[in-house]
Parts: sequence; C-alpha cells; structure tokens
Amino acid sequence: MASSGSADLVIVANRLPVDRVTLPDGSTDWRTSPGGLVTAIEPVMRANDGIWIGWPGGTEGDLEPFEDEGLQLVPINLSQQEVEYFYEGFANATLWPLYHDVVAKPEFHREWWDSYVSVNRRFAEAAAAAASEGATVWVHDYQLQLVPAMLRELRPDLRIGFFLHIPFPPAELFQQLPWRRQLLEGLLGADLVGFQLQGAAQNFVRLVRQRVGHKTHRDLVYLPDGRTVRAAAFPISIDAQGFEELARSEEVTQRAKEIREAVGNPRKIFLGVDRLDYTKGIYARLRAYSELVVDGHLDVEDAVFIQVATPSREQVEQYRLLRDDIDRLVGRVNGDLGKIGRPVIHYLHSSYPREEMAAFYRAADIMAVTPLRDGMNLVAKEYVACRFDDNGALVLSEFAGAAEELRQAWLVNPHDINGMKAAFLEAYRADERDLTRRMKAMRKTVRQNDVAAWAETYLAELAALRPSHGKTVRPPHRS
Ligand code: ADQ
Repeated sequence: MASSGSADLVIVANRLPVDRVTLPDGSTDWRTSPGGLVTAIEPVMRANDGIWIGWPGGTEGDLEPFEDEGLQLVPINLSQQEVEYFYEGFANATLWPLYHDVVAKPEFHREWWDSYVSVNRRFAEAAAAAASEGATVWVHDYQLQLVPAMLRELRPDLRIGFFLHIPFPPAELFQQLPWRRQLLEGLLGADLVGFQLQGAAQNFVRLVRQRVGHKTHRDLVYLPDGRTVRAAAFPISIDAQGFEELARSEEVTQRAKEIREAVGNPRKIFLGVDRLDYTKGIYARLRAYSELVVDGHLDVEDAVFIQVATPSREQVEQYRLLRDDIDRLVGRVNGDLGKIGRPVIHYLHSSYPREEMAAFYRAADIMAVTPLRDGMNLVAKEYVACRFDDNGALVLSEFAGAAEELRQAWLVNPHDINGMKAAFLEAYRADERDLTRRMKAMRKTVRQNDVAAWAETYLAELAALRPSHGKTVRPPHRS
C-alpha cells in the first residue's frame, strides 16, 4: 500500500481549476477558471481542506504542488506526446465522439490507449499519495476512467467516487471500443459511479453484466470480492442564485442594453452559446435560422442571431474542420442575406467572463441550445437562471441531458431542420403569457436543484454506501 497523505478529500479531474496567465512583465500567475465544477466543489474542498489533482495545461514540466486562494493544488505534468496521445487522441478523438453517439468517427490507435493507461496511472499514484487514511477521493470524467481501479489497488482503505460529465453510450456503440472491458473494470474500482441521466447508469450496468459477467440487480453491481458498486444518476446543475444575482446587477443590466443597441435594437434576438464542438449542433442550428430568413419568415430588420463560440481543442483535426465549416457558413449567409449594418448572424469566436455571459443571456429573447448529444448542457440552465423577469424562450434539443428537467422548453430534434425552424418561429411568435408560464416552471426546477445540492447529494450517497468504511466528508459551510 502506498504511504498515505494528509487530505480527507481529494478531487481528481483532468484539469486543475486554474489557468496559467502571462502577466505584462512576462512572469506567469494563476487565475481561477470560471468553470461550473470549481463553483460546485470549492465549498466542500474548503470545508475539508481538500486537495485538487489535475493537469495545469501546457507541457512545462516539473511544476510543484502549490496553493491558490486557499486551495491546495497538485499539478500533473504531461509531455508533448502525452498531450497528443492521451488528451487530444484517446480522450478527445476516441472517447469523446464514441460517447456522443458517434456524431464524428472515433479513431482507435493502440499507442493512444497506452498513453491513456500511463497517464491514468500517474493520476492514481498522485491521488494515492495525497489521500489520508480512509479519505474520500472523487474522480471526474472520461479522461480518467481507469483511475478508480488503479487507485483501489494502491489504497483499498479509500472511499472512491467517480462522476461522468458526458453521456455514457448504449452497449451497441460502447462495444466498438477495443478496450471496453478495461474501461468498465476501471470504473468498477469506484464505490459509486455517477452519471448525468438514469439511462446512462442503466447502459453501464447492462454492459458490466454482459461484458464483465458480474451479477447485477437494479443499480447495483456485485463483485466477486464481496464489494458492491452502485451506478446512479446525479444531474449536474449551476450556481443558480449566483447567476440570478449577476443578471440583476446594474452593470449587467446596462451591458445587456448596450448589446441590444449594438446589434441595432431588433424586435427579437436569438442567441447560441457553446464551446466550438461538433456535438453542439451549431451548423444545423445556423442553417435552420438562415433558412427562415431566406423563406421570408424572419426579416433582418426584426431579428438577429448572435452565436458565441468558445475556441476549443484547436489541435484536434475535427475541430479545425468544424471551425472552417462555420466560418464559411456565416460568411455565406451574411453575404447573401445581410444588409449594411444588418448581418443575419453575429459570430463571436471568443471566451468571455461570467458577467458578459449573463449580459448576453439577459439581452436574448430566444436561446437556442441544440446539441446533437450533450451530457447535460449548463448553458440552458444558465439562461433560465438569468431570466428573473420570467420571460425569454428556450429552444432545447431532446438530446441534451437538460431536456429531462426543462420540459417546458420548446424541445426539438436537432437533426430535423424543418422541426427546428418551426420551433424557432413558435418561440419567436409566442405570447407573453405562454413565455411566462414556461419560464416560471423552468426557473423553479433550476433554483431547487442547484450545483451545491448536486455535490452534497453525490457525496452524501457516496458516504452512505459503506458507512463503516472511511471518514465522513463534512458538508460545505453555508454563508
Ligand atoms: P461542456 O461541453 O463544456 O461541458 P456546457 O455544459 O454547456 O458544456 O458548459 C459550458 C460552460 O462554458 C458553461 O458554463 C458556459 O457558460 C461556458 N461558456 C460557453 N461559451 C462560453 C464563452 N464564449 N465564454 C465563456 N464561457 C463560455 C461538459 C459536458 C456537458 C455538461 C458539463 C458539466 O459536455 O454536457 O453539462 O460538462 O457536467
């Protein structure tokens, strides 16, 4: 057994919750990255003096553990080849497309897999070294599916949780993977395997029964060594109150007005906000919208589409191709249909602070969230949280996890261009009463199930599985 460290709670995720920034004088510093996971986990981390293990980005090796704003961070260094094989390769060109319904073709390369195994081992070893006797270790996402079993072997005393942020595919797709059994066995190292949706947990249990041959009953897997693993759904959410407060602030109110003016004060603004990823359905969405203009249902004087796309995974071939496709589509649509000062689509390929995102959400009348497949989709929930005036319309893909909760949205099949056009028009023409009724119900859902509740529920259920085993994680201090 590896010697134990001092932390009662260890978070293991591909990325650290901070980004390295270069200051004007050339030196480097760390800035907390604004992701939802940090918001969710930070309070529990602080209450338990937790440690976060992750890759800081880049390939500058030999970074030592450090503290940033009271958080203990342990960087895992990756070589250039590991970035290419483990991160861009196996994680983002094999697993990502395979787990998202094969909307792009997954590539299978043995050297990528070897790199995935060795990087997962490095994360597991770092977790084993950081965790105290009986500690709780919470491993996150598809990049680290082998960590639970590797860690259990090193440290059987630990309580180990795993949460998958992306969909878990049906058996028919998963079994294409040459290393399917190893991945399932990797996940079975955890006590609790969490998914966004019930259906994903069921896919997992069924695969374990078929491919690994373990006995299962409902959400439980019985291992030959007497251990039981539970697979269950924990739909992730957002800091709903934080977003609402931001949206209500004077600055954001003013900025939302400026945005509306800057795009010519049209009757209605459509908005799309995504990482620039082929799973997000950006191309089909913009095509559907532009066809409404071609057909004469929408006029560029009355309506505009703002598409905000965060640069993402730019070294991966599929993402470069997507960027070119979107660039061309936007150029053509604006060239063919726009007028001076009235483009059909405003396209912003950039990342923004949370305040600016809140201003976009407040400025938009119709939010279009139309992924081809998405684990949850936090953008949909952020939009709802910002609409404190109970208006605004959400057009939401049936294939986003969020669709299971946000039933009052205009639900669409993102492969059906005509269906999407119809939903956009309905949302555009909806009367105030209809909008209010739908938004009120969705806001209630998002407020009640926020990200703090998500983290607390997950950790409580993990602790409840084997109550006599391991220490208890303290709940976050409430402000
Ligand atoms: P993502 O695929 O990244 O997350 P999503 O859930 O929509 O997708 O989260 C994106 C986040 O990035 C949101 O918080 C959004 O505000 C932010 N963002 C998007 N564009 C931005 C921009 N231009 N500038 C700044 N911020 C921007 C994965 C899964 C999802 C799952 C989450 C959480 O793919 O399905 O919901 O993890 O589990």
